[in-house]
Amino acid sequence: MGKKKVADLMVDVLADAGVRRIYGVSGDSLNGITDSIRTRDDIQWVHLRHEETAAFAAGAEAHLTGTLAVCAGSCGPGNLHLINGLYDCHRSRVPVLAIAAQIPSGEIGSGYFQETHPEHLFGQCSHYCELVSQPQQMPRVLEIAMQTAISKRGVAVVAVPGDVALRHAVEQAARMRFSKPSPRVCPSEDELNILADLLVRSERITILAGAGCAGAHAELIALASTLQAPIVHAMRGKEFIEYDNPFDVGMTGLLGFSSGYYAMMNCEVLLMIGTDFPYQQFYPENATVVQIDVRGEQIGRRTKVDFGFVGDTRTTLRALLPKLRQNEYRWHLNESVEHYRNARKGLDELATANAGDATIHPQYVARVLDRLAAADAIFTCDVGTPTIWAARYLTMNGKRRLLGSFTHGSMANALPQAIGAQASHPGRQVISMSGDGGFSMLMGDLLTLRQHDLPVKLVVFKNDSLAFVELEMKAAGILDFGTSLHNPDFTKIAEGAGLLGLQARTSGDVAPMIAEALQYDGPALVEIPVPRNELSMPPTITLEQAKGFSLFMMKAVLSGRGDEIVDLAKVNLLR
Ligand SMILES: Cc1cc2nc3c(=O)[nH]c(=O)nc-3n(C[C@H](O)[C@H](O)[C@H](O)COP(=O)(O)OP(=O)(O)OC[C@H]3O[C@@H](n4cnc5c(N)ncnc54)[C@H](O)[C@@H]3O)c2cc1C
Ligand SMILES: Cc1ncc(C[n+]2csc(CCOP(=O)(O)OP(=O)(O)O)c2C)c(N)n1
Ligand SMILES: [Mg+2]
Repeated sequence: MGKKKVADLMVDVLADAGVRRIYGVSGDSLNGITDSIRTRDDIQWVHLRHEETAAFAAGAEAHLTGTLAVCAGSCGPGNLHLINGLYDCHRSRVPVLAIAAQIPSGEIGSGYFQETHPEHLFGQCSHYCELVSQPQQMPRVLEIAMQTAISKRGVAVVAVPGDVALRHAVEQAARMRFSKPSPRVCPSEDELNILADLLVRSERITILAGAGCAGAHAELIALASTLQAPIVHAMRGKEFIEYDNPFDVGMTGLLGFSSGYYAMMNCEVLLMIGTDFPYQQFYPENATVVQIDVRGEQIGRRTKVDFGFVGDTRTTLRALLPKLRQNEYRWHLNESVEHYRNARKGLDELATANAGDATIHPQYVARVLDRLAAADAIFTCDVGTPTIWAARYLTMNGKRRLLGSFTHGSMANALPQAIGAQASHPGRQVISMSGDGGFSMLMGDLLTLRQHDLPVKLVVFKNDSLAFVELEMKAAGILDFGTSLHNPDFTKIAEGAGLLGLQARTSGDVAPMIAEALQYDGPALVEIPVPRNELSMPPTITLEQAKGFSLFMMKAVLSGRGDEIVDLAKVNLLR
């Protein structure tokens, strides 16, 4: 056996740390890495059609496992394509390492073919981003990158010129062992007493809980019970909070439930736990706001905070609970839960269908998916209206998972995330709720499903438009423009790519076709035509939005688009 190369050492270090696959697209400058992977079976090269897919896929794996996932791109355009997916990973705080191959080291700074500067490009979407220019730097730089991604949770980038990767390594093995950090962070005794004091004195308390409550379900429920507090969740917290939760009053925000909005606006104390819910206008103005977050820098970002505490949810709630007394005031909770029941009923009524209906409502599709999917299914949903249907109609149960591009808000996330989910969880059912716009944006990676035998199930909500943007245009009082999609028959594309392709024509087709796709032993795509104007109204319409809405109607009439109003009315108002 010849001497170990820098690339071999890098792959050794990754494999030793438990990395089992690298998502990417190969290229000359990555030859050292891919050639090293070729010769071993403990780490797989997941060859994709677009590097952006690679970054999203790695992010999905990292989100689901909580451990480091890796993607790679060749020099210049290759790694540049990673960037949008890496932004998503970084903003979602999932540990991802990106290997960005660089042009030959001797050419850097000359404006050489494909030259970019990854250490500048990725600076904004990473905690660590360094260029390796000497074999002596390995494995130290790689290990610092990995350690940073894991402990700070986010992206780290190592840029390696192809020639450096092919040089002989100086060190021969990993220097470090990586463990998943799980430090307990708790506010001080004095702080806990201040918090307990405030909560014991208050009657109408609402909890706004987010993804930072993962792993603290029992403590959160115990807290809500003691405080008789309704729990509103932010979107990224849905998968961890909504299930087995008698205090659940839904989500708030533009896509939320009126009950979530109501519970937040009618409280005396808002207790934010592990959430970075971004929309200022949905926070109450007069409540006392308490925020608990493991990252001090998160406190007070979204609304004024009267009391901020740095602590992890589980440790903090465990320390806090013995200091509390049972709140005897139950009206706030009862009212909020009642409101939720009504809101839920209203939304459920939109999710029904008659078998022969030619109009298939997306709410119904999501409800059917929810009913037929496995108890431990992994769902991904595209940014756009699929996010709405997922938020409102998927039921979480502690085993199911839900991924989206919730913080970065990038289109085309669902298929790539489904690829990462399926590659890292071969036995699980993985379902992508794709928009026709989002799906077609990174559609090349449909081919990956057959190439890697990933039995992902794609449900394409075909509304022939960028419907979410149209909705925003309407709310802003402008006419929609640039939002139409001339779509192909996606089932034919799917069949051409070796998938099972099914196309629903009536509501009656939806359940059997989804069932068939879910049972099919391989990747499948179900195309479902849904109305373009299916509205998703915010829980309260602000004056601005109300004005915008009527303005849209007027403009539409003035421009002779009365048919659009009729369409809108038919779909929404008369249901
Ligand atoms: C089209 C679209 C529409 C959307 N509409 C809505 C909407 O209507 N409503 C909505 O809620 N969201 C909506 N979102 C999502 C929204 O943008 C945010 O991503 C989401 O609200 C944030 O959820 P979160 O607070 O649970 O998670 P994050 O933003 O990830 O915040 C988690 C917080 O928990 C902290 N944390 C992590 N671990 C711990 C721990 N162990 N202990 C304590 N703290 C911890 C983190 O530091 C962070 O501050 C939408 C997204 C899209 C794409
Ligand atoms: C990469 C990217 N480009 C543009 C946008 C703006 N945008 C948000 S949602 C959306 C429409 C999504 O369309 P589609 O996937 O068809 O879903 P729909 O809302 O129609 O169901 C667009 C263009 C974005 N979020 N991300
Ligand atoms: Mg669409």
